[in-house]
Amino acid sequence: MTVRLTVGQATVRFLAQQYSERDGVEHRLVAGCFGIFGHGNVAGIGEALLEAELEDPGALPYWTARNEQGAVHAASAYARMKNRLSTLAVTASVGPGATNMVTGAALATINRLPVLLLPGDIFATRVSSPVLQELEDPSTYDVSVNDAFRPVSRFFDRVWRPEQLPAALLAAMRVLTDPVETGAVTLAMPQDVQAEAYDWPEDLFRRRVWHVGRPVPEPEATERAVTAIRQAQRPLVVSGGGTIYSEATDALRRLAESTGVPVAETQAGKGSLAYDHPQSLGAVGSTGTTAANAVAREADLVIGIGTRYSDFTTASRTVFANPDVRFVNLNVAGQDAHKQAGLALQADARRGLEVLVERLGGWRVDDAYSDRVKGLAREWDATVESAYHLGHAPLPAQSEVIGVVNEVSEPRDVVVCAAGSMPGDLHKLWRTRDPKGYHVEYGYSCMGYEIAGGVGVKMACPDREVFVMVGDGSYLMMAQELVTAVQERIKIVVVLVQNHGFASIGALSEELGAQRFGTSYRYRNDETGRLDGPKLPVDLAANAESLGVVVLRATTVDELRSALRKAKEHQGGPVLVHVETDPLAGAPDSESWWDVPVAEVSSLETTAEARRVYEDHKTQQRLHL
Ligand SMILES: Cc1ncc(C[n+]2csc(CCOP(=O)(O)OP(=O)(O)O)c2C)c(N)n1
Ligand SMILES: [Mg+2]
Repeated sequence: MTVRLTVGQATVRFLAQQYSERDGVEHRLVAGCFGIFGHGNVAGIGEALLEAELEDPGALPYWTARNEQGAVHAASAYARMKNRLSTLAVTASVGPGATNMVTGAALATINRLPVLLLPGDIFATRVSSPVLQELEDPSTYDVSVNDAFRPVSRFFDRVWRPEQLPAALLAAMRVLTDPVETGAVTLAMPQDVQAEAYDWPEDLFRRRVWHVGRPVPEPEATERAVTAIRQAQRPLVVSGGGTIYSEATDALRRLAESTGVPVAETQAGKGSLAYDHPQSLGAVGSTGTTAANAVAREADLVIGIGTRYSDFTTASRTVFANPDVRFVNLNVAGQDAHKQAGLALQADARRGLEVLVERLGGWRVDDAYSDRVKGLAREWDATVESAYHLGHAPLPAQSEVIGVVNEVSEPRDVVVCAAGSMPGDLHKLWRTRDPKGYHVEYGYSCMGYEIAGGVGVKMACPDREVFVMVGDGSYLMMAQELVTAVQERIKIVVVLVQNHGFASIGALSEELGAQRFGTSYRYRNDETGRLDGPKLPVDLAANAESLGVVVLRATTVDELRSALRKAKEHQGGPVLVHVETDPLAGAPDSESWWDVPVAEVSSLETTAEARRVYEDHKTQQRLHL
């Protein structure tokens, strides 16, 4: 039996029938589709989505985005909240609509998040060529701008003929649901092929369940890991995003409690252990807590769980400073399990942790170590408490803003951020009480993710309040999904932190001797010819208001608290709370480093001095081999 449909219609019908399953629970694998139409998809995928909406509402709901990049961010955020068991598709036109998604694809792939991208592509028949927005490579006719997706996608295919579609769709679903391979999956769809009809076998459209695996560790590898752990005097767990995606946080807590091993967290892993657990050391690395970094410096064994050991986590390979340090890495991906020349325990985080707890029996760290850990954790908590209540004047410090948002939010609420000075401050200071309560995109740290990501988070978890922390720079990069939130009545609370430029890169620049060059938003000064004139008359609160957003302005910490309480009560769409902060009031120090190379020769004394400090730090860097 066959059914005659266009490629676009077949794609939509297929996607509506895909499910994922883990631990006996099924989820819609592709729960809907974001997009923006142009000539490259309006009559193909677009027509198919319209038919679906009219004939089978709910089969594949469609939402209009304002920027294709924002749509992909929303899909990534959605997938992250769903622990990668469910995601969204994004359809785009040919050309710029398609390439707007490339940044989103890179973000998804780097963060190991499944998203399905369906960019339109140039005519397969090549009759209407060069079509509007076609690249026209003079050396070949089978390249289009969509080839830019190849390095940032975990699976890429171009469906030149209808016959290719079934294999492309099946491979796409396999990659989306594979915890090792997952990332952006791109199926480029030539605009003529999208509209072409074909007789499809009915079987293509049967309900399909993709089982998301929990690979078990190899017994020999478990024994090696257990032996290494039993020999350790000062072990430390570094928990990454994999712990959370695997829903292994209870198993991690059992390991911590049964062995006394303390837990530090990466950005993606923050929330692995509640902030007030006595063995919780919080953030580790360049944006870490003094507690986690002190323990990391002395650790003789690092047990990495679901972490890819980013440069920030290792403080550019300086934080694990014990000359005898060894690594045991529990990770579903071989690439990560083998990092830092570690003993690889390649498995699902939850399965692996359960086996470790069982095999470690009654083994525990000694009391002196565990007392030291608890003392350091308490000290850090006191540091956070004072950073929350600085009383900085005349403008509040960012750490106070973070404190108020934390205080006003409920334990299950979600804080969202991505770039600027806030991710580092949040990593250190946010008191996480729920594994899904902390959503900072720091694999790509992409300015513009915040608001679009917040929309995706709220769509995935409508029962949680979502607090989007966004700097003025990120807001100006991409705020337009606020309109999508207005349109779909998606309630997010956006906390816009106005500090007239790049506080983060400004501080970094100063530290590196580059004198905050080009990092604040100022008028060009007629006298100096430089960007050091007065602040710009930019009113981002008015900007948000003009988009249909409810806006509250706060100038003090107390006003911020009452504005946030009001924002929580509001229903039916986004609220933005505007607050100005002092860009020069930093967060407590991490006592760690980040490798950003400084000019080796310079006529500037500030740079030359920074270079001397840099070279000193470079000597502390070490490869674990
Ligand atoms: C798309 C993108 N471009 C550039 C950067 C580099 N960058 C990181 S933070 C930052 C400034 C962010 O400014 P803002 O949002 O105002 O936050 P603040 O630094 O003031 O806290 C820049 C330019 C980036 N992360 N993403
Ligand atoms: Mg700023």
